[in-house]
Amino acid sequence: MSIGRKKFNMDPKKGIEYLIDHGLLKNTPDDIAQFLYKGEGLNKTAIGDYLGERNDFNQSVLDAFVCLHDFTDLILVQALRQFLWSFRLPGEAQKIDRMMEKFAHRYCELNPSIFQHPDTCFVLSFAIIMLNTSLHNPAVKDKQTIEQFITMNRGIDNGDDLPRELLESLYDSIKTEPFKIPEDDGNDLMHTFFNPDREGWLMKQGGRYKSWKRRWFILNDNCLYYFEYTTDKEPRGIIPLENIEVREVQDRNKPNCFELYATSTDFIKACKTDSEGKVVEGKHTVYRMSASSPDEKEEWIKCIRQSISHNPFYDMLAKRKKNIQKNSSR
Ligand code: 4IP
Repeated sequence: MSIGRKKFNMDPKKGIEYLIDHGLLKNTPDDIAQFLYKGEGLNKTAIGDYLGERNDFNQSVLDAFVCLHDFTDLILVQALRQFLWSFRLPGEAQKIDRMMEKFAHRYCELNPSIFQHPDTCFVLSFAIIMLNTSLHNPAVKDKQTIEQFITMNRGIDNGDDLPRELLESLYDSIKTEPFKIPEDDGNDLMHTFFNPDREGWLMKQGGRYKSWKRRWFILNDNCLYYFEYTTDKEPRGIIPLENIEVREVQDRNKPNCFELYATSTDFIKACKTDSEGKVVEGKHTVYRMSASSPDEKEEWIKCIRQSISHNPFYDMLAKRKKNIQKNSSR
């Protein structure tokens, strides 16, 4: 058994095969699910990897595994705590989507009177995970308030609002006790969503007037924001990273330059505050920046490229929200 567990932790599929071959486990989804649910001596990342596998057999194990969880009469946060502690969610959006969908169905099956549709439970679960990061991740400066949490979840129950008391109790639960996530090595779901991808000082060249200004840049949520001071609440400019690319450039006056350029239009879609504080459209055909070292330049280019490429988590949530809208208009 102990050899099987070790093998499982190194390679889940081989570990399971070993245990079956030695008569220590039956080759049925129920038996394997029990073994994973007990989890004795098993690495939670390996459990997550096994449950996330796309083939039919592993999917049946996932079904059986989710059914071993009893969420009866638990408020959603409690159920999520239990579920997210039993294995480590894999990093791939599609797998997370599938696992959270099963979770939402199971929760709604055992607590049929709370939500009108499992998609509500799915979307609210993510709102809770986001709230957890907002309240407990020291990198997040503006902590979500209860009112913001309530506003964020308006209309998610088939077009209706969820009861205020329910949202308040979820908020309080997360505020008093953060989620425990197995083996948090800084690469989990929460960081994928919330940590700014990158921030730091860069010199930026003006659009029409080519003067250089030192600005504090934050790359997050597929947008590049720049501020005059690190403590400013309002950015001077916002550049959505849509239909643009980034490239390295040589500039006669500044070292370590790179620039954002539009791929389908002449001007880059962006907004800025003008000298009178009014929000106006940006006038840049390119945004040229200068970093303080070649390494910094490389890092910025790399992170911006990653941001430009699609973030699949947003699609996943968008799909659920669309379902909710569709259901509510029926
Ligand atoms: C300004 O130059 C600043 O560089 C602005 O940067 C820039 O706006 C202006 O571009 C440019 O004319 P002066 O201060 O020398 O007038 P910031 O807003 O960071 O202060 P951007 O669009 O880069 O924010 P144009 O395109 O408005 O001229």
